[in-house]
Amino acid sequence: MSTHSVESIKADSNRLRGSLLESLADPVTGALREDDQTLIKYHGSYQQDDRDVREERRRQKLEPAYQFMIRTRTPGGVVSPEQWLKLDAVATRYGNHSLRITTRQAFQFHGVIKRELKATMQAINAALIDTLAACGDVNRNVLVAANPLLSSAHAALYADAARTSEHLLPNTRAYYEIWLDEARVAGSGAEDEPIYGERYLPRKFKIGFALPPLNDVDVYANDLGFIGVLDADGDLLGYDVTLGGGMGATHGDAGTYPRLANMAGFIPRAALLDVATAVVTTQRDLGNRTLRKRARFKYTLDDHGLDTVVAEIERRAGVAFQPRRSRPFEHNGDRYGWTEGSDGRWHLTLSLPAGRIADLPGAPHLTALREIARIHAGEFRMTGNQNLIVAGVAADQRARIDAIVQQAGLDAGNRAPTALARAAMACVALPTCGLAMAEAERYLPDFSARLQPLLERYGLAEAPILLRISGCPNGCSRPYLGEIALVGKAPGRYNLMLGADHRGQRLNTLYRENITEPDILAALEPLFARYAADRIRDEGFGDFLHRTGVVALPPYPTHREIPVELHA
Ligand code: SRM
Ligand code: SF4
Repeated sequence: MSTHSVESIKADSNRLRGSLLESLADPVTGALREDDQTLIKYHGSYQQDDRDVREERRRQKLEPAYQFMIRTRTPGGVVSPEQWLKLDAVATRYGNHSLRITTRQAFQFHGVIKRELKATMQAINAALIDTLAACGDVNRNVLVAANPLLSSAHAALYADAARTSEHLLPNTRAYYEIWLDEARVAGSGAEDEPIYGERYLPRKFKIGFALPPLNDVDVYANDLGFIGVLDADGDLLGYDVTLGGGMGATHGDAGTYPRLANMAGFIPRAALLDVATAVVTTQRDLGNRTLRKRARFKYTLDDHGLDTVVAEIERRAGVAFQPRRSRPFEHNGDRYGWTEGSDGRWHLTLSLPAGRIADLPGAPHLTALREIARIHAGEFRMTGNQNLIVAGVAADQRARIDAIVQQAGLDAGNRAPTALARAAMACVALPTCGLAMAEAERYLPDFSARLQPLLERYGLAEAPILLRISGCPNGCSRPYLGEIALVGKAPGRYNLMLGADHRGQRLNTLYRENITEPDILAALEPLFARYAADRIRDEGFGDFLHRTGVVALPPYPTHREIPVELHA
């Protein structure tokens, strides 16, 4: 859809109401009216169709199998056991019997049909979780380090992220009127929208909160990042602010590219909301509203210049960025298994392939997590790597949880035969994603299995190589931060990208274009052989490929690498 039409749909939407009520009430089709398909995103849902049956239905002259994806707004991915049980019931009653943990710590429900959409939204809200602004040209779900070790700092970070998320919600009551039957307020449509204005942002906007030494949220991939800085007592003092990260690109369009964020500098904790507001409103006013492909904040920085944008943010926030203070990042992965938090409570991190939780033969994961939720007194935390933490477990509860986990094979991901398989991520792609060019989530297990013998052959089964697969260049699994990444081009064909690091601080680069699995394996095997023979101590695969000149930094115009010393 052109920028112009999206911009006018937003402006004419009567604060995101459009004709959604009429669209939902139309019994003739399973689809929404065209403009409403854009507007429903701001309510946290996408109209999709089941692409596995698209051709067959076309042959039968049936309309596509329309269905809806719904995404929660769950800042930091924290839900209580009671909420878990309710969301599980939603997935089972209205969705495709699966819960999908996303790369931004949300749940996605897939396969909801139009006539059950409202009941589904109501059931989600009954769990005290909403879906407002989970999609659309607004601030999306806020990522937060799931760091299970530093309990009090995590709690502070989480609290800040949750209030940032609330603060940046659209002000409209449309969501509550349409889905929750709230009475329409007099004069609605003229509601004040002080942060967004009537056209909202030029494009989606994403915020991440990281806590060194872990960069499990890939903070430099976010439009706006807050890197926690602790004082000598471990209390949260403030944040180093990063600006202008983003992954999305379009094949063959050099004007689009992934970009890591710039470091703006330190702010005290008290300035958080002022700075967040200033960044969002600066993007609202300076962002590109004529070319949607160039509308993300990363392009605003490149088009207007970092200094201009930073000065504008400082002016609006009434804050001057100070020299950066954060500690270095060591890793952007999760720590699997049990870890003890600083408060003596225990956290079990489960590696869940591509974040999908379902009941499969011999692997009743949905049922097992329901059983855990019934006895668990802590919380669940989704990680930004599509994994799950059963968090805040008392020492004497561990055995009960372990028993359920082992019985259902919920730890199969943790026991995967290669470190690569344990840490890999894949976006949803087919059959639900309308933009997918190739498989991702459904291909991940097969591809990991194909790599296993190669890795074992060279003694690399435990080498923590970071693999990410995306079904198209939009980059939903943050593939440009993978040491190995497959980016979909066409069915069964991928661009092979190589050379990111383990800290989320270096983008990878194109190594082979548009190749099939045999060629991918053939390209990787000699690199594994060289890596096994010539790596220096703990050298990562991506670092090795750079040191030995196999790959160089990608040819994007800006911000391809954040120097490791930046936080030192
Ligand atoms: Fe994404 C669009 C799935 C994280 C960049 N993304 C989509 C849509 C909604 C397809 C569409 O527009 O029709 C996908 C729905 C698939 C489905 O069937 O469920 C989709 N994105 C996802 C999720 C579920 C991937 C996953 O496997 O976990 C993630 C949901 C996150 C959430 O809970 O909010 C998801 N998407 C990301 C990320 C990663 C991140 O934010 O850390 C990125 C790259 C970072 C970024 O935004 O720069 C990302 N998604 C995109 C883009 C490219 C945006 C751009 O700047 O060009 C699109 C397409 C678009 O916006 O036009 C997109
Ligand atoms: Fe869909 Fe592409 Fe995102 Fe994968 S990367 S979920 S294929 S938009």
